Amino acid sequence: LPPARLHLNDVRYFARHLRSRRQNSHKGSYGNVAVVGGADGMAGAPILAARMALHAGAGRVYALFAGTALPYDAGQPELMCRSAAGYDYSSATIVAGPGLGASAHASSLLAGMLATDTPLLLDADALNLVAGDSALQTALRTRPAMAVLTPHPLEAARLAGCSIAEIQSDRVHAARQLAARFNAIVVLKGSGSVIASPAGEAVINSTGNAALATAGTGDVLAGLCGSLLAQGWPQWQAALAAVWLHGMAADVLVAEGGNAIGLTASELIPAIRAAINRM
Ligand code: NPW
Ligand code: AMP
Ligand code: MG
Repeated sequence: LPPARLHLNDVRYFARHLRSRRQNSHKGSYGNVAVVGGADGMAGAPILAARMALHAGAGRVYALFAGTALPYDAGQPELMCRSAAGYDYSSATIVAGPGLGASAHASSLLAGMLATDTPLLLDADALNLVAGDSALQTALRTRPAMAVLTPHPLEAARLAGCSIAEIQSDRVHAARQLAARFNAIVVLKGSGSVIASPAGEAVINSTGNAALATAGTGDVLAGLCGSLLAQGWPQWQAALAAVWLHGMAADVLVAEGGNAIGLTASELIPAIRAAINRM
C-alpha cells in the first residue's frame, strides 16, 4: 500500500465539487436521498440523517422505516416518511442503517438495497448486519457502484472480527484493511476520523472535537455524506467533505458557545448547512 497519510486540513482538496445552485435548476437537479432505518423505538436516527440530507442540499429526501410504526416528522414536513417495505430505490441514493435494527426484516431490506446499482452508504446497523452475514458481504463487495461505509470503532471491530482495542491500535491500517476487503470507501469514525479507499489511500481528518461524542451525531454524518453523493459527488470526495464539514461545524459551535458540553446532534444540522454555504 502507498505510504501517504494526508491530514485533511485544506478544503481545496474537495471544494471544487461544490457547485452553486444554477438559476434554472429544480429539485430534480439535486438528487433524491432515501434514508432506510427506523426500527420501532429508533425513529430518531433516520430522521436526523434525513433532515441533514435535506439541509445539505438534496432535492428530495425520503425517510423509510423498517418498523411497524410509521412516524411523521412534524418538525420537518418536507421529509417524505414511508414504510421501507416495497420501496423502489432506482432513482435514489441510499443511506442505510440509522436505527435499522437487526431483525430478519432489516436483513432482507438490506439485501434488496445491496442488489441495486445506485449510490449507497452503509452506517450503524447496516454494518452490523453485514458483519454477521457472508451473503451480504459478497453482495457488498461485488456491487457495481462502490459503497461508502461509516463505522465507529465498535462497528469496525464487528466488521473485521476483532476487538475495539485492535482497531484503535492502528486506525489507518484498520480503515485500509476494511476498504480493501469490502471494496468500499471506509470512514473509521472517532477522534481523527480516517477516510480510506480500496486502493490504499488514507486521510486523517483534522476537524471535530469531543462535543460530537453524543447520540445521533453519526446519523447526521451519514445523512450529510448521502446528500453529497445524491448531488453527484464522487464517493471519495463526498466522504472527505462530509467528515470535514461535520467536524468543522462542531468546532464552530464550540467556539461560539465557549465549551463542548451538551451539544446535540440536531444543532449540528443548521451549523453544517452554514459551513457548506461558507465553503
Ligand atoms: P464501549 O462502550 O467503549 O465499549 P453500538 P450505537 C463503541 C442508533 N441510534 N471510540 C463504544 O463501546 C444507531 O443508528 C439511534 C471507541 C460504544 O458504547 C444504531 O442503529 C438514535 N469506542 C443503533 O442506535 C440515536 C467507540 O461503540 C459503542 C467509539 C446503535 O448504535 C443514537 C456503541 O455502539 C444512535 O445513533 C469511539 N469513538 N464510538 C435515535 N435517536 O434513534 C463508539 N464506540 O452498541 O453499536 O450502539 O452506536 O448507539
Ligand atoms: P456515532 O458513534 O455513529 O454516533 O458517530 C459519532 C460521530 O461523532 C462520528 O462522526 C465521530 O467521528 C464523531 N466523534 C465522536 N467523538 C468524537 C471526538 N472525541 N472527537 C471528534 N469526533 C468525534
Ligand atoms: Mg452511529
